[in-house]
Order: sequence, then structure tokens, then C-alpha cells
Amino acid sequence: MFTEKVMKLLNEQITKEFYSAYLYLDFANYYEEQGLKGFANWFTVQAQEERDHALLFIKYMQNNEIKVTFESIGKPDVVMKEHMDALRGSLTHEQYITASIHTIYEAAYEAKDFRTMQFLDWFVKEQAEEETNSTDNIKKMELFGTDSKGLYMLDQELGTRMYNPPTLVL
Ligand code: OFO
Repeated sequence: MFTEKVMKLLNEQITKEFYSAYLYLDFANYYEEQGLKGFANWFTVQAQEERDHALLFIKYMQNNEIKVTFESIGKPDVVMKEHMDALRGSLTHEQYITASIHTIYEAAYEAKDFRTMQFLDWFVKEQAEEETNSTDNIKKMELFGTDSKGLYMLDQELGTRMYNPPTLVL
């Protein structure tokens, strides 16, 4: 019932999700070096979520007897010269991942692959949330980040983010 195209795109998404985790850990490393431990925490939690997303794709494929093939994960490629760069980089990356999820959805829709569409529904919603979170971080940074006291408070706020496992259960 699964087309070659859908299976290929699902497999590629695993690499993209692991890359997302890798990228966000790179951001976390940057903020850690900058002494912004709250920002580092926020991106470490985000990296954990991205790893979970990869695992969900793997599980979905395994449950449906689709072969999983791991590919190489690329080097994180966002250059961070100032505190805002990683925040902007994360929004750009989330928009890219949203487009990627939509591409799989479109392929599943064309193939009348309702099972994959239903699986992807959770990711469509999740991506909307993640784009909002990235946008919020940029807005807060624009408002408060230029003032050292504001930056300190923002760092404190981002430091409170805690990891929660995904709500999607397969
Ligand atoms: Fe995988 O959730 Fe965003 O990228």
C-alpha cells in the first residue's frame, strides 16, 4: 500500500530530524560558550524533541514493514556571529522542515495513503507550534536582548523549559 516515493521521503525525513537535533545541539554549544545557559537549555530540549521525531518516523516505518536505511547526517551549517543568529537559523530550519513534512503529506495524499496522512497529521500541527516558538524567541530577543538585564531575564525564562516526551504514541 506504500508507494516508493512515500517510503523514500519517510526515510529521508529520519535524517532530517536527526540533523535538526544535531543543529540544535550546535546552537546549545554556542550559547553555553556565551554564558547563556538558559538559551543552551532551550535548544538542548529542542534537540531531544527532534531525536524523538526521528524515532517516531523509524517506529512508524518498522510497524509498517518499510525498510529503514540510515544516511549520513550533515555538519551543522548555521554561522553564529551574534546571539540572534541561532534564533533566526532555527526559524529558517523549522520552515524548511515544515515544507518537507508537507511534501511527504502531498505524496501520501496523491497515493491515497490515508495511514501515512494520519501519522503525519501530528507533525503538521507540531511544525506549526515550532514555527511559533521560534518566532516568539526572535520577537523576545528583539524586544529585550539588546539590554543586558533583559537578556539575563530572557535567559532565565528559557532556562525553565523542560523536556516532555512526544504526545504521539505509535
Ligand atoms: Fe522535528 O520538529 Fe521541528 O524540526
